[in-house]
Amino acid sequence: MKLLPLPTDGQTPVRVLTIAGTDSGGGAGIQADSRTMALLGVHACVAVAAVTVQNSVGVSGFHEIPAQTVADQVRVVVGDIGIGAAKTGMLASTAIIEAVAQVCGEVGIGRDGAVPLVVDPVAASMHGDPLLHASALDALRHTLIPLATVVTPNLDEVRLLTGIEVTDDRTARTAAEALLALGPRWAIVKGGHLRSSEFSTDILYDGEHFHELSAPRIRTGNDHGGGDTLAAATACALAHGYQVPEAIAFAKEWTTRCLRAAYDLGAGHGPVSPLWRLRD
Ligand code: PXL
Repeated sequence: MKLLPLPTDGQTPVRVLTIAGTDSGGGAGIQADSRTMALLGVHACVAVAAVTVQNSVGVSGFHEIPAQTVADQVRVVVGDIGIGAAKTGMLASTAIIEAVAQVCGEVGIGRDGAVPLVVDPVAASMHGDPLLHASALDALRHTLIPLATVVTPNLDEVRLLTGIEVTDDRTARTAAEALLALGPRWAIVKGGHLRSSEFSTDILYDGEHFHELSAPRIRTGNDHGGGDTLAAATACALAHGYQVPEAIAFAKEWTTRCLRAAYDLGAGHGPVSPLWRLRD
């Protein structure tokens, strides 16, 4: 696949900020984001929103970082280092979501600012363990998603956000319209969890055109961190100046490749892996 240009020795790389939760098992969240960013040649800045207690079997708890501290991490990074794009993942609570939305507006991250924002509306782990208080869905819908350059829910998150159960292409398009009505510039409905087809097909919508993106379905139980990897690679491509459809297409190819390289870890689900890149 065609990858992003790498920095030369001593050259400051493109920077991307992830605002998300950590995964002690190293599979998803900030660990997946930073791994993909590094292996795409991007410098990862991180604003930690929550610390999960997690292994390959599940999430047994999480600790939220104070909302002000989350926002301050964003503020100091943007003010000094400067970023080409930002990405949100697990934000846990209404207070954190509102603080992140506010600081993004303040520093020019999001659809009306100069810095593109990928909002991955993380609600639960693949094991079904909650990563977001149910009461925080409204804050996601009404404060953060309206700022998104692109919002990237999986099918469970689509149902929580819009009430629509996606079962086929028609319901995926209806769901993309409902997501777009929340105010993001683009919405994607990821078909990866629709296990019925030989292809994983995503629907991308900007209010005018539906774009369909297909990749061969990789059948593996080791897909922990797949959504994070897609959103992180999208943010990296946007930081390199890609338009949204090209950035998503790039990220989908990257994620498919990382699914092929996914490995067993512990007794549960292993992570998708960008480590194949080191062999190039
Ligand atoms: O893959 C979604 C996700 C995001 N962030 C954190 C997670 C998970 C899934 O488990 O733990 C911290």
